[in-house]
Amino acid sequence: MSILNEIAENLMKGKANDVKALVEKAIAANEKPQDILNKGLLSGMGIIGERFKKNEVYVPEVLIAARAMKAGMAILQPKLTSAGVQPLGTAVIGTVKGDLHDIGKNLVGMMLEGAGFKVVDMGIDVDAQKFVNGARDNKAQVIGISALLTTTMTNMKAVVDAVNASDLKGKTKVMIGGAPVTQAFCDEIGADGYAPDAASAADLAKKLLKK
Ligand code: B1M
Repeated sequence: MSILNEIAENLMKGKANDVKALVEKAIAANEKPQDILNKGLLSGMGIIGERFKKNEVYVPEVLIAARAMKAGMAILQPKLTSAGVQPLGTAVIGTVKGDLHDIGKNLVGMMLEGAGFKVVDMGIDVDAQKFVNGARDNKAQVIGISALLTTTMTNMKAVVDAVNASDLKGKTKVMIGGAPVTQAFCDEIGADGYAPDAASAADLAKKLLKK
């Protein structure tokens, strides 16, 4: 098995220390940083995402795989930076105003990172203006909002409206998700996209970049 496949395999098993050691070994063996990222770390995370979508693995497996990815990224990031490798795009994420749930939002962040995005996490209870400012400050192409309560999902419309009333209109896309959120609600508030789970959110963000 190639060292890049070994990285992907160990990431999927959540073996953070092994992933770290393998990334170090791959760098020492002069593998290109971009290949270590794409064919090793992101490839493993992508497979975990697909399995998560099909309910073949669950939240704990995704969390430990993401932890292994972070361990590998900590070693690889300086090499990527010096090689001039750019992230796919930037996503500003957060849980909507009034809402304190963050487990799903964190998973979305991990999947976005696993797909090659730079992720700026604004946290929980984030109001519309903070999303807009965060997206502007970080030149984000995508805003990702999570809501877990029927009483807070309605605050997502304020974010869509604030983006449309700002200089970000047409430039920064808004995607939404969370247990009570549906495609019909997305259409109703005029958001750019809805994803039912974290892996689909990463796919959607990639699609929105192209729009
Ligand atoms: Co809360 N809570 N909670 N809670 N809580 C729910 C959501 C609830 C369904 C429980 C119930 O009554 N059965 C209910 C909501 C009812 C409703 O509105 N329909 C509820 C309630 C009522 C409340 C309080 C009001 C309780 C109270 O105080 N009376 C209160 C509200 C506080 C507030 O937010 N203002 C409250 C508080 C809490 C805790 C703080 C105790 C804790 C949160 C801890 C934390 O997040 N750090 C908590 C928890 C843990 C839950 C449950 C048990 C689990 C939520 C969760 O993390 N799921 C939940 C009941 C349940 O779901 N069984 C419940 C796992 C997570 C991975 O799933 O977040 O759906 P989820 O994310 C998924 C997808 O939705 C999607 O991807 C993820 C996975 O792939 N997704 C996105 C999420 N965001 C996305 C964004 C995207 C795309 C996809 O694009 C940007």
